[in-house]
Amino acid sequence: MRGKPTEEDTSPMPVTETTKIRNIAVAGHRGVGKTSLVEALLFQAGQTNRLGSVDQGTTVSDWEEHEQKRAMSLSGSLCHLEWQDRKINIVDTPGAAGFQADTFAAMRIVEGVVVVLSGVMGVEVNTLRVWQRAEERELSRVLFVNMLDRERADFYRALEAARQQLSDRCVAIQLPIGSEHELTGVVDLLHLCAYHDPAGEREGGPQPIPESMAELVAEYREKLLDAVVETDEDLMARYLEGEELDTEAVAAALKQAVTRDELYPVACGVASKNLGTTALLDLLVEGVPSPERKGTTIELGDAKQAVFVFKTIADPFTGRISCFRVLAGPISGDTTLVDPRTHAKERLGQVLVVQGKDTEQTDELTVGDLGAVAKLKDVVTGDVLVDHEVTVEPPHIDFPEPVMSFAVTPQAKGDEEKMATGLRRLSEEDPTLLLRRDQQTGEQLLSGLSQMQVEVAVDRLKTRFHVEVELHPPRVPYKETIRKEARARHRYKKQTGGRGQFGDCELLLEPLPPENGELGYEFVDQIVGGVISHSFRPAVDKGVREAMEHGELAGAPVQGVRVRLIDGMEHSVDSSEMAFKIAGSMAFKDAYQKADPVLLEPIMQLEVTIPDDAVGAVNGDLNSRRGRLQGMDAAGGLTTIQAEVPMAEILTYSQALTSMTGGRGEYSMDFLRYEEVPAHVAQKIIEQTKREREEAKV
Ligand SMILES: Nc1nc2c(ncn2[C@@H]2O[C@H](COP(=O)(O)OP(=O)(O)OP(=O)(O)O)[C@@H](O)[C@H]2O)c(=O)[nH]1
Ligand SMILES: [Mg+2]
Repeated sequence: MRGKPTEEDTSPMPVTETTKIRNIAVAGHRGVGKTSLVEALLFQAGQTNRLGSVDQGTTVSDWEEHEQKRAMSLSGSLCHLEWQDRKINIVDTPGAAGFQADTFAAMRIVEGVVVVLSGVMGVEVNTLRVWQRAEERELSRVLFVNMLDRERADFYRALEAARQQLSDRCVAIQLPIGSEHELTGVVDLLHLCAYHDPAGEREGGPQPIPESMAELVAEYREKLLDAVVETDEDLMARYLEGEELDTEAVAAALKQAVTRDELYPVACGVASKNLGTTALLDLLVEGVPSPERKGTTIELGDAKQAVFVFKTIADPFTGRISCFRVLAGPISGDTTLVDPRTHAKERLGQVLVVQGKDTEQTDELTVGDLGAVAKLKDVVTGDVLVDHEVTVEPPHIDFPEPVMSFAVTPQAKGDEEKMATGLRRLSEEDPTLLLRRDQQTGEQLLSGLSQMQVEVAVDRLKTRFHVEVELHPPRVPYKETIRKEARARHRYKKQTGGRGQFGDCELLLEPLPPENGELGYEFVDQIVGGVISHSFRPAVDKGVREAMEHGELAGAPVQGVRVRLIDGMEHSVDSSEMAFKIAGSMAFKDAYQKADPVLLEPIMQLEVTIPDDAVGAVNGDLNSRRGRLQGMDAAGGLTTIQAEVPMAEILTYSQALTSMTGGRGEYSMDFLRYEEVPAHVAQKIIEQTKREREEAKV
C-alpha cells in the first residue's frame, strides 16, 4: 500500500482484507528446521491433516523431487494458512548458501521474517546474513529457537547469542519447559499460559504454567514488560505507577514496537513435534504488522493495479508460473496488464493462490496479498506489471554475484541447443545461476553461488529437460603482454607465375600501461614519405590484431601493447592488402619474441567467513594456493578473512572449504586485476601449451 498506515481493523472480515494479511518469510541458517516449522504451522492451523516430515519427503514446502532427494530446501516455497481470522502467507526459504536468491527475493515482499535458530548452534553464518538483509529492508523480525529437544540444545544460550550477535533488543516471549529430551512444553510469557508437547499431534489449548517455573517465568515476564514499556511512553507511565498491565495493552505496544523494528521477540519450540506453534501463530497475528501498517515505498504513479513478480517457476509442461505480490489492486483474473520494461501487454488468466506445489483458483487478490499466474509471455523475476504504462522503478533485488564457474558440455553431441535452452529456463527461475560463453576460451560456463547449486541445476536439466551434461573446471582466461621495447621487420614476398605478393613492414612494440586497470592495444601509424600507401596501412594493423589473438607463450590473447608502424616498402604491381596483413602479422610475432613476453593471470579478491576454530587450516590452505592475506576480522565466533588469490588456484575451492570447515564456511569472490604469473608456474603452463600444440599437429 502506498499512503500512510491506517489503524488496523479488528472486526472479523473475509481474509482477503489487507489488514487481515500477514506476509512472513521463514529464514535462517541451513538445516535449522524452517521447512519443518512451516509444516507444523500449516498443520496446527488445520491447513493440512497430518504433519509431514522433511526426512520422508512429505512436507508441503519441500515438494520438488530434488529437494526430497537431498532432504533440504532448494528454492522458496509459498504457502498460506488462516489463524484467528487472519490470512498468513508464508515463504519458506532455503538456508543453504548457494540457494539464497529466493531468500533475498522473499525479503522484498514480506513485512516480517521468522528467523529460525537451532537451539544447539545458536547464531550461524547465514543467520547473520539473513539478519543483515532484514535490517536493510527494515523488516519486522521474530526469532524462533528450534530443536530444543536435541542433545546440547540450550534456549538461554541461543537467546544470549542472539542478543550479543544480532541485537540487544531481542527479548524472550516464550520459555521452554524442561530441556533436551526432557523438554515437555513451552510457556507463553505474553498470555501467561503453557502448551504441552503434542508429540506430532495438534497442540492442545493453553494450560496453566507449571508451578516449578513460577520464579523463572516472573523474571522473564518482567524482562519482557520492561522491554515493551520502554517503547511506549503511556504504558511506561502506567507501569511505573505500579498498574497491572493487561495482555491486550502489552500486545498492542509490542506490535507497535515490532512494526517499528524496536523489539525482536524470541519464541521457541520443536518444529518436528509441532511444539510451540500455537504461541508462534498468535505472535504472528498479534505481533507482526499487516501490509497496511508497514506500507511499501514503490512509486506507482497513478496506476490503479500493479503486481511485483518475485519468483518464477519454470516448468517444461505448464510453462512459467509467476508468483507476485499485489502492490495496487485488487487483481482479478482475465485482466490485461503492461510490463513497462518490455512495453508488452501481458494477459493474466486465472489468479492463483499457492500452497507448495498446489495452486487453487481465486476470484481476486487484494493489495498486499501474494498469489501467482501462469503463462505470462516475457515477464521475469523482478518485473512490476501495471494497468497502464507508467514509469515505475521496480524494487531492486540485490542478488549475490556468482562465485564459481564450471565449463559445461552435453554428453551427447548435438544436444548443445537443448542444453542451452534448458539452462536458460533454469536461470530464469534462479537469477544467481548464469550461463555465458567465454569469448576467450570458447567454453560454455555455468556460474553460481556454490558447487551444489550448479550440481542441482545439472540434475534438474536431466529430469526436466532430458539433457545430460558434464561439468569440468573451466579454463583460466590467461593473457599475455610484453615487458620491453622490441622491433622487427618482415618482408612477405611470393613470385610464382602471374601476379606476385609483396608486403614489407617494420614494427616497434612498446609496453602500453593499463588504463583504468584495463590492458589495451594501440596502433600508431608513423610512416613518412609514403613508403607504404595509406590504403595498405590498416592491413598491417589487422595482421597485428590477428597475431595478438593467440600469443606465442600459451595461446592467450596479447594485451597491453602499443605497435608503431615505422617503416616499410611496397611494390607497384604485387602489393596487396593480403600481403601487408601477413607481413604485419609476421613482424609482430618476431618482435613479440624479443619484447620479453610474459603470462598474466586473473587475481581474485576472496572473502571467506568461517568459524574461529577453522582459521588456522583455512589460512594455511590459502597460503598453499599462492594466496595473499589482506585482513582478518573476528566477531561473534566467526572470522572473515580477506585475501587475494589467483583464479587458477581457486577453481575448486568450494569442496576444499567444505571439508576444512565441515560445511560451515562461506566465501565470495570478485575479479580484481591481472598479474604476472610467477616464472616457475608460467613455465609449466607454457610447456603444457607446447605439448598440446604438438599433439594437435600430429
Ligand atoms: N530433533 C529435532 N529435529 C528437527 C527439528 N526441526 C527439524 N528437525 C530436523 O532437522 C532436519 C532439517 O530440517 P528442515 O526443516 O529441513 O530444516 P530447514 O531449515 O528447512 O533446512 P534448509 O531448508 O535445507 O535450510 C530434518 O531432519 C528435520 O526432521 C526439531 O525441532 N527437533
Ligand atoms: Mg527447508
